[in-house]
Amino acid sequence: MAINLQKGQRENINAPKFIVGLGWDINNTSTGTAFDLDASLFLLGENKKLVSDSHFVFYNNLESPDKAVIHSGDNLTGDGAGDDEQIKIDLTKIDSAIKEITIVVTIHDADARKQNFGQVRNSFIRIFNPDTNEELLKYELDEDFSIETAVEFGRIYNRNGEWKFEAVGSGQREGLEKFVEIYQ
Ligand SMILES: [Ca+2]
Ligand SMILES: [Ca+2]
Repeated sequence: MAINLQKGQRENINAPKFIVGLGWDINNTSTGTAFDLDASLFLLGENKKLVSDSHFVFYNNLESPDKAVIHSGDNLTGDGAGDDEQIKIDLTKIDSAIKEITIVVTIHDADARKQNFGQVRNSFIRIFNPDTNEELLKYELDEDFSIETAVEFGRIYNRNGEWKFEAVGSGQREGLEKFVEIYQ
């Protein structure tokens, strides 16, 4: 059963391996343009900035240099059931320079396509333990963030050698470029 954390709530991470899953379905009643949701991760150092450009893991860069974060690849339509994009995180492999991982989901070209989460069918983002299938957190994007085009989902951060997860749940009417601006 999913524990639906309140915004800002913190949880200890009790397993080193996690998967971030993003899912959505094709909307037959839409204008005919596909919805392309993207899950992206920013691997940040002590200064809350990307350790390097290759520490931005997204559809054009599927692996972090230490291979601790691996993206399954860009899904353009959401066709099919379950997670349409997945990112595997293995905290045992992570470079010690990384102190925080910020997870965001955005709609590609939302501006030009005039799209928002409220128009997407069955969209969600979740984080779960692949060994037990236990969900730590799940947001239903189409219900919780109907007018937004971006959600800062949560962050995994290190304090005194311990990894924790914080639910952020901050919806914004921005694109992925805005997050790159903030973290670069
Ligand atoms: Ca789907
Ligand atoms: Ca995508």
